[in-house]
Amino acid sequence: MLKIWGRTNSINVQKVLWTVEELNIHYQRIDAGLQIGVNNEEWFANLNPNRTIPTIEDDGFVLWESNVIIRYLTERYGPEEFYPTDPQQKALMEQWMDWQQTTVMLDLGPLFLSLIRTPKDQQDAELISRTAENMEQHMAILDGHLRDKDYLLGPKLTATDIPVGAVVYRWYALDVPHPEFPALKDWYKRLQTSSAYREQIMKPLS
Ligand SMILES: N[C@@H](CCC(=O)N[C@@H](CS)C(=O)NCC(=O)O)C(=O)O
Repeated sequence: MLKIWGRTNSINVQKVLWTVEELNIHYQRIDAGLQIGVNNEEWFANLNPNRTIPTIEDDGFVLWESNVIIRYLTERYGPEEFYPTDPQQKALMEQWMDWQQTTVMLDLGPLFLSLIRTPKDQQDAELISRTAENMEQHMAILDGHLRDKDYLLGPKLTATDIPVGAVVYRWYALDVPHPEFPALKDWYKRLQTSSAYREQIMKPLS
């Protein structure tokens, strides 16, 4: 059975849990990370030398990097329409997934850590306002893209929506200004029709 190591308050783990729940894949989750430990044990480094979560093992096959895990699981177990095979559609999926990790998280990561995991008297106001402003620009890009679409690649939910949908929940849940982005909000409401999204992503931030 598929094993997933990771704590449920990690956005990168949540994305993988949304995927497996959305696709009805049987799995076992093993709690790991931060104060829980496990990823600091010696044997874990054999699975993932970065000692990060999520890490998965699927019939002896070990994989880390959350967005790659999502692509692997959807390609292996998902219905065809969930993982595009057309080269251009596939490239667009990868574009949005890489954008989530390499652009949006550069701002959302520090903003989340500052507001949720840093005592108020130690918070850096300049960092918070700079990353919150950058997040507005990222969300504006999404809003523009979604104006003529129900989901990121078109009429249906695909693997593409998972990493990006996870950051959008965090942004709405953080106590920062949220300018009106009608298309983004409609898509966010559409995502909430998935019970897997509500249960795995829309958790209190901690
Ligand atoms: N790019 C990696 C990042 C993995 C990562 O940094 N995970 C964090 C949690 S979100 C982690 O392992 N933190 C250490 C810990 O929880 O002990 C991915 O997307 O999987």
